[in-house]
Formats: sequence, C-alpha cells, structure tokens
Amino acid sequence: MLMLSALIVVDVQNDFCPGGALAVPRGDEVVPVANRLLARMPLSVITQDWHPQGHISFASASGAAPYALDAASNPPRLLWPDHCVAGTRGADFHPLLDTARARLILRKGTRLDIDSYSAFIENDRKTPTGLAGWLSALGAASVVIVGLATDYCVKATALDARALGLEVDIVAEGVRGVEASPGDTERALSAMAAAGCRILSLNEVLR
Ligand code: VGL
Ligand code: ZN
Repeated sequence: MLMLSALIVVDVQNDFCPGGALAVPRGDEVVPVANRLLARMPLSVITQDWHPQGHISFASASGAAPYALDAASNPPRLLWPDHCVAGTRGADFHPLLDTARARLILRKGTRLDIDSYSAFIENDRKTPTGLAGWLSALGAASVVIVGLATDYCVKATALDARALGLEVDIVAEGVRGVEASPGDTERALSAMAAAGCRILSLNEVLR
C-alpha cells in the first residue's frame, strides 16, 4: 500500500509570534519552513488554538498571574495569558503562513472548560478531535510536524501521533518552544525522540 505522509502545522498564530499575547521566542521563524512543506505536501492540516473568552487555560479566569502554576489541578498545569480568543486578530494565522494550501483547518481548545494541547485528543485525555480518523481515512501512516510550541502543543501532538502508531518526523528548524522554564524545549525534544519521533532537518525531510 502507498504510504502517505501528512503535514501537521501546529498553531502558527499571531499570539504565539513575537508581539503576541503568548509570544514564543522567534516563533515567526517557523513560517518559511512551514511554507516550504505546505508547497510540497498535498495532505496537510493546520491547527488553530481557538479559545472562548474566559477559557479555563487563562490565568485571568481564576484571578491568577499569567505563567503561574495551578497546583490544584491534577497534573499541575501552567496558566496562560489570555491568548487565541476565537475571532480575534491574535487567533489569526501568521499573515505570511500559506494557509491557502492547507487541506484541513482544525480548531482546538474550543470548549470553555477543557484545553487541548494535542491536535488528536483534548486534555481530558478522552475527547478525540477527529484528526486520527481523518488521517487514517486518507491513508496517512506518517506525519511531519512543524509549528508552535515545541514544549506544549507540538510535543503533545507528536506523542499522541506515536501512540496512534504513526511515524513522526519533527522538523528541527520548524519548531520553537515557549521555554517558560529554561530547558523545556530541549526536554520536549528528548521526550519526543524517546517516544520514537525522528528529529530531522528540513533538508532531510525534503530529500
Ligand atoms: C499552546 C499554550 C497554550 C501551544 C497553546 O500552541 O503550544 N501553548 N495554548
Ligand atoms: Zn491555548
């Protein structure tokens, strides 16, 4: 059987780029990498973090400070500045991202009281987004992942893809981390490699 590979472009949105509400350092540098792959890979999905106002992941929803740890939740989670509010400019894709090429736009984190880092399963670890079925219906057995942020949504998406039995290639130049704690990005890359993801350069993937 022909093994199709799908591209997953994770959350390349204004709020995750420099100047945005939850800026990922040098997050905008993934845009040309994503565009090279979007031009090359016909089976592509771009994800969009898309939260209602007052979303559970926002520190403001509980009166906490942004980037504070919510120790009451299990496992403890970081609380974020308000970001990617549905319909706002911050939730829009980076203006230079070649979204016209994408086959599927998948919004996630759309419900008030569940976040979703992974493009596959929401943070309750029960609710599927439908992406696994979409990939399998179209015959994709492997995925190439780029986007933001390495230490959150990219990692969660990559680990779930591996758990679903997909081959996973992470493009090193095509991902950037929030790095809320120093070393988070490197640890995330190690965790993905340990789960069987290949960390490759763009040239290796295009070859
Ligand atoms: C993300 C934190 C909150 C991400 C989304 O795209 O990695 N991180 N929402
Ligand atoms: Zn979010």
